[in-house]
Amino acid sequence: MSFTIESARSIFPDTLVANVVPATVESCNQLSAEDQLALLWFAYTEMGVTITPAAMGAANMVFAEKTLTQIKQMSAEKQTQMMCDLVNHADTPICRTYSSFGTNIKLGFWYELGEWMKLGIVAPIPEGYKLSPQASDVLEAIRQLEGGQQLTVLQNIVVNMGYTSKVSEQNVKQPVVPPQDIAPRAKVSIEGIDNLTVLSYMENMNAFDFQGAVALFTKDGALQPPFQEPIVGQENILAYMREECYGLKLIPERGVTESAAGEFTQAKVMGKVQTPWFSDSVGINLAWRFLLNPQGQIFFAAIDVLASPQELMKLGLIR
Ligand code: EQ3
Repeated sequence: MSFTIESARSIFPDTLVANVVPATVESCNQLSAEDQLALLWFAYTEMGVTITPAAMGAANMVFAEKTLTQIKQMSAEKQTQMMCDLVNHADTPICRTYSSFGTNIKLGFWYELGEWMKLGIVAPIPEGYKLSPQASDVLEAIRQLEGGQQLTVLQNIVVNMGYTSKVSEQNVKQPVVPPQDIAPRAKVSIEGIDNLTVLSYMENMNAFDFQGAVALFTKDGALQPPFQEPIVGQENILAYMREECYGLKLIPERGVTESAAGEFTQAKVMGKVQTPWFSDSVGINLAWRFLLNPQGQIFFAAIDVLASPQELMKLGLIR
């Protein structure tokens, strides 16, 4: 039997993925624009973790500067309208520009607006704003999530804002930024894993050597980020990594490898990832599921946000 990307997606089917994340994002999307903006403000200010301003370095904010300056100069009413437009996916020049930003620029854009809201440069959430009962329920649901899941919800909501045309467009953009510096390389050890491809993947990612990481994949291999469709092909994976992965710190802890059909090998690794936005104050609990071909190249790698921290402890029971 030989694998397809589709069949590879179901290796280690017992992995407990935090499906509460897309469910919470969906409930948030059902709310009115005003409620969503206020809810995000309350969730963000309550979360108790602060963004490391230095993390803005991970985002190439020059691309957003013109738009941010334009917003600064708007009346409070226009600023509020612009924020509602982003939530409503309206077809406006700012919503189109926003959609062209990568994840980190979108997060940086809102970080800047949030700072300006605190300073009164951008229209704040009206004092005493009362959330609708539905929005209060969503806020309560967010409060119940663990830190890494809260960040994932916030990230997903922010990433999906802006205008996206219904007509299918090239979904992976070519990198607009030159590759950034490679970080010093450190040896990784993972309890239960001696597979060199898996270890090199972690080492290359932590060194921001995305070319090295991608070279471990087969030409038609795929990378599946949390709650997304697989990104197929080395070139597309490289473009994605250059845009999204700079500054990430992968902390794999333990794992297993076993043989799979057709002389393939499957490996599952549990651990955490830290995002440059919050440095070491929050770790997101993850599983990496790898499927390697008989030559030891990565045919498929999925990254899943885990349902509970207890999942990380399931040594020996990982399936
Ligand atoms: C201003 C305010 C507060 C109110 C306003 O009304 C509305 C909004 C939107 C507001 C602003 C909100 C802000 C500033 C939100 C900021 C949120 C941030 C910075 C969230 C960051 C989240 C980062 C996450 C969840 C990173 C996760 C990374 C993962 C899972 C990486 C996985 C990967 C690994 C491990 C690999 O091996 C391969 C690559 C891949 C990326 C998949």
